[in-house]
Amino acid sequence: MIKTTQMDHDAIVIGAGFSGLAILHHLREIGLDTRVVEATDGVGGTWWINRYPGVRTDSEFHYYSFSFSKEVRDEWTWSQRYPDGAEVSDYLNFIADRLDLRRDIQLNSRVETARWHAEDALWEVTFADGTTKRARYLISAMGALSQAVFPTIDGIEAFAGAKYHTAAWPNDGVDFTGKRVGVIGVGASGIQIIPELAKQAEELFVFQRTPNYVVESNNDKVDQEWMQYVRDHYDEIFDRSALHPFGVDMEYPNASATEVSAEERRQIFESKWKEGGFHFANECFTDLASDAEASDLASEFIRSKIREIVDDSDTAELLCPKSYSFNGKRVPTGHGYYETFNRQNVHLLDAKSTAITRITEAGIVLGDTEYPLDAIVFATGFDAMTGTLTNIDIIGRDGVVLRDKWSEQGLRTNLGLSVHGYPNFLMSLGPQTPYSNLVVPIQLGAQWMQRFLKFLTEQGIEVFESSRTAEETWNDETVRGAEATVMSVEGPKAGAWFIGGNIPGKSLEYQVYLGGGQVYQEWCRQAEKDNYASFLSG
Ligand code: N01
Repeated sequence: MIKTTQMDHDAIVIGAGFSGLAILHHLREIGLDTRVVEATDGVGGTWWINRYPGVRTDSEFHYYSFSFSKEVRDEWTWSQRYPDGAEVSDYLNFIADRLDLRRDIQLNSRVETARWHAEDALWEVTFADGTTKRARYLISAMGALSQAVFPTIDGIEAFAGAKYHTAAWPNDGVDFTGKRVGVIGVGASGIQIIPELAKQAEELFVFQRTPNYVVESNNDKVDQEWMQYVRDHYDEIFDRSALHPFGVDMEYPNASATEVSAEERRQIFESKWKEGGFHFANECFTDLASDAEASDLASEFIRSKIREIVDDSDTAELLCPKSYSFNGKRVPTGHGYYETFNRQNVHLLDAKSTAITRITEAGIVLGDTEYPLDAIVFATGFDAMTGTLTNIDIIGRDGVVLRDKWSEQGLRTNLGLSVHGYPNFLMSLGPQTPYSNLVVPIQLGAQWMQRFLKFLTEQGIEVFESSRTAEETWNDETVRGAEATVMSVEGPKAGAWFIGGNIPGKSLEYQVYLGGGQVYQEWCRQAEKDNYASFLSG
């Protein structure tokens, strides 16, 4: 028994998405009284709040699923190779029901402050309504990309029409029929919403600053036979995904893009382009993420596809990324994205050479030209990885708020799981965890936490804290992992979120671990073999 009379629970987990559900299930299995507190009014995290038209996974269903529950595996049926957001949200709600998780999930509970009380060895969490809860462990399951950001554009408040952010979409949807709509942002969210808005809006104006290398997905229906095959092989699929650098169940290429003939290269690019999605990024060649020349070759191939698909040559040129190369920022997957620009009602505007100068009551002003609009959709992304953690006051052992520690000392974590100065605090998908299909590090992270907290209970250890040395070691490895990729050079050019480049004023540090998911898991296993020494030496 861990809980003392001063505590409401053994563990408080913030967030009821993929991470929160997995952690609740796994901590219950070891008998910890765990309470999930969720800011919104529903279960599903990312998939509950990002309900914009077109939202869907860019990972295929079979490796975008938990493998740990036989009941869920046997009873849940996926219908699409790339499930849409509603289907993923249904899946997570099915998990919450089937594993009887809801009785320990508290909705509409936004955490404002979490304070470590050393004398009682507990965390006290204060909610927006002023109520508090106390627990021995505090676990962040707030997601890697949950803190939505609006750009700082003069006059944004003056706009008289409707404003939406893709990550705060109205529950009942929005009808854009007959409207003049502007979209700011062409990252993964913009790329998904633009084709859907184009089908509804009378006129769609896309304000593009940095174009992306979009790989088409080629979605399919999942038939019964496919679903049964996946059901019968969930463990193998998960294990193969866990061994893959990007957490996907895909083939490994065996040649460098620079070693094969031009004709062979074109054939391989073509065949993987047809297969769609991340198959292009992962299966063509060994070095599209690690070698500048290989990345340039993939860039040129995608530019050739854009020129092939898009009828108007000026529009095609504007859609072609030229200021950074493929894999320089997170590759988005598309569903008819480039074709959308062949529609007469879609207008691509260059917000790079002529910046958006302001927003007025009537619309968006690009340079000196005002585009009158009925609605503006902000697909402007997130303060990734750290944003949710720095948005609340997490006050550690010395009274230091986590955001101040990171801004003064630099972004430091022990394996993205724990932070020196913040005892008994764990993070799922914390900063410096792998950049991959996130279901893999979420499930493996929840299972690692289960074993770690069981170990502490069995050893009678009340308080754990990572050492500063462990943080420096992991930071060195994070930098090493990133510097072995093209992202280290191309990411800053592209303003990529994984180096914090999308947030004005955010210091440029690697927000994610780019050394490969399987390498990261090896580090976690090693920490375990060492009896968690680096987590107990703070
Ligand atoms: O955000 P982003 P996102 N004027 O930061 C533009 C995941 N995700 O929400 O590049 C004009 O990528 C900005 O322009 P620029 C996925 O990991 C997954 O799209 O800074 N433009 C950029 O185009 C993804 O990587 C799925 O020049 C401005 C856009 O806004 C991550 O979330 C779906 C601007 C922001 O793009 C983030 O994607 C969706 C300004 N003042 C998201 N300010 C799946 O498929 C910003 N922009 C599972």
